[in-house]
Amino acid sequence: LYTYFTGNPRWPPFQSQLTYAFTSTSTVSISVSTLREIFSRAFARWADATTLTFTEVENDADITIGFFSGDHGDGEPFDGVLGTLAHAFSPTDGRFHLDAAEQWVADGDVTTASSDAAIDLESVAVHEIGHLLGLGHSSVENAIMFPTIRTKTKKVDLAADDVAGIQNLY
Ligand code: TQI
Ligand code: ZN
Repeated sequence: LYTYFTGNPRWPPFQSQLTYAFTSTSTVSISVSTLREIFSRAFARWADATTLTFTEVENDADITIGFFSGDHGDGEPFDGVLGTLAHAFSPTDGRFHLDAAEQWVADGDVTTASSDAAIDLESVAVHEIGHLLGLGHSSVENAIMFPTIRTKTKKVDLAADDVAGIQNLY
């Protein structure tokens, strides 16, 4: 079953048209155009299940997405390859940070990646957007919000549990 953060924080009803921006992408070897496509697809999965909309903007975004290495000033330093891959804050903070040290797979088939530590970027994005919107972890193994993901695996489709969780919140 799905969970929420303590106090069930969510984006308020008058703020259903959410915006996002990329703030720190130079530390990763993925082009901004590829990042745009991946995050657009990841947000669309949640938009399809709700009345929320997500639009990329340049400034004053509700959600900010950036890649960082090690200590990046929020008290939750990244740890290099594997371990923590990314973290996102609960509503309405909007910060979404990804560990620049991961072997992110943004193009092509992650299941055939040469590195055993390859991580599918879109899969992690879909999970972290769930947190940004107010979902905690789920006990349902096929849910996007289940708290583990395998390397070299693509998991991007919302499960019935994710849909029930987000629809009960919004
Ligand atoms: N990052 C953790 C996560 O997103 C950070 C975290 C731990 C967290 N507890 C939390 C975030 C509670 C919000 C609320 O779960 S992670 C996965 C998963 C991570 C893990 O790097 O370990 C994914 C990032 F669920 F698959 F294990 C993405 Cl998909
Ligand atoms: Zn999580």
